Amino acid sequence: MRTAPVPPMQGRLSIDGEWVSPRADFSSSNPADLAEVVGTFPSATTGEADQAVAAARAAFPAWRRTSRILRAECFDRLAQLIKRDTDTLARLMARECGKNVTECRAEVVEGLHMVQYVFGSGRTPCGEIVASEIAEKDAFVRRKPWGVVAVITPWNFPFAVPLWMLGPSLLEGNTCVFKPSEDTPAVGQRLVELFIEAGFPAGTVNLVHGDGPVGESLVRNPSVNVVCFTGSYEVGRRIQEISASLPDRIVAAEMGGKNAVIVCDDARFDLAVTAGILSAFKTTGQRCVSASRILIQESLYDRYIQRFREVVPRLRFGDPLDPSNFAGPLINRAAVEKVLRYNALATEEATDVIFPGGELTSIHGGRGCYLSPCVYTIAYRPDARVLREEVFGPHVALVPFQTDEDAVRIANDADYGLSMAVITENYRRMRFFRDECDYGMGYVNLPCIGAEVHLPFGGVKKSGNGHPSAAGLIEAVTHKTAWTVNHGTEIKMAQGLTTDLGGEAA
Ligand code: UN1
Repeated sequence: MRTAPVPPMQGRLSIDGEWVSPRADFSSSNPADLAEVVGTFPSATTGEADQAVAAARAAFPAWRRTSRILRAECFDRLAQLIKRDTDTLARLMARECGKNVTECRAEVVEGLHMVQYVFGSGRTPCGEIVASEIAEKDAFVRRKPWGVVAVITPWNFPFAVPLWMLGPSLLEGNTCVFKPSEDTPAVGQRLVELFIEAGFPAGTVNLVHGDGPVGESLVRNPSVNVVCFTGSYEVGRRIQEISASLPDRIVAAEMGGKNAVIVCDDARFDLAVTAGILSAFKTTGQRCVSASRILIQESLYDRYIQRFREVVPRLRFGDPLDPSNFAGPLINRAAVEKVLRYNALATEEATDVIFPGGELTSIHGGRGCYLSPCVYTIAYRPDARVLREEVFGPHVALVPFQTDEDAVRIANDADYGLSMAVITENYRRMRFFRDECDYGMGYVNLPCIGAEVHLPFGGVKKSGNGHPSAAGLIEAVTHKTAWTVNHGTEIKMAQGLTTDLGGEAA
């Protein structure tokens, strides 16, 4: 519950282990009550962003030469600090991004899991031994870090998503410049404070604050080898375009979704309803993996709609610090306006609007960004924008389908392909959807949210560019090298290539 007001955090950049530039160029506010300032922050200049990259570059050789196991052990210390601070981190996150404190706690635990995974990975094999045609040759596949990784992250998972990127990058020997979302800089800064307290050497984790132009300064810096980004398609696309002119730039981008839950007529009904509600409305629909389409087989359709009519009004949207609430506000006014525009579009495109969705002005004197859910039924048609465009809020379409082939066609008729869920008791149907749908994370008899860190997290089409994060990020932040050693006293070549130099043998 709410307690005494917390003084605003004084934001700083962290460059080469020093806290600098305590300017108040912008502030972050509590989306539950916009009058509450969570902190004030400097917006990094291009020069400061370049300094942060230079610090990371300078720290790279020593960090790369540090034993992988010693690098991993820094994460053990970080894990202890995250455990120590779980509750304060969760409360700060609830105040800054408006997610319910129970969800924030789960996110801190998700970040902790990434840290523990990275720590454990330090002692696991990190390459391969492969055979050679030549008996005297040993051949290895070894990974090398790229160098400097820019980590540009969203507000909706301000703790776990940065750790999905910072963790594998640092373990593999890269150094980082981290730019948290301008909506959640306080959580980002707190995370960097913990890295420093855990003993990560100066320059290995640098922090810059600010919005798009600051991110662009990092992306334009040729000394950045890898950009890890989660956010909108438009920004991810721009990062890829800028990066295309650099010779060996890697971009790992995760860029939103138009996710679907598919409810088959053999589904366990209550499970299907819970999966639909959690997918659509947990985190107020503001996960990239949130579902804005629930496809329901015709014979269950009316019953499913009826249950939504009963359950949705009971979902309590309110104070993020009250753990009994189901979910909190949207992140900011711009998000409210965007979702309201899609709600209005739904009233034009839908068959029947069940709940129109609207501002909840009775909470916190109307100073927050609260919206009630928008739920509507709509028959699939390819030109309905509400079935194609990402909304990122409590807004869901209930769409009937007849055959499994129809469901796949509808589910795949979106530009995105991030997550999906199928609710069925039939393993053949499950397999059909597994193989035919476009997605990066697929679930059976579960919501389409709730990934765990030891799996890759990414998508296809506009959702991702084939470099998943979390456990999958190792592929983006390292390059594989082939390392071949001859143990013989003379050279023997593969493919039958002769070593005869002509004339007298050397
Ligand atoms: C996001 O969707 O923005 O899979 C991240 C989940 C969480 C992470 C979501 N583990 O729901």
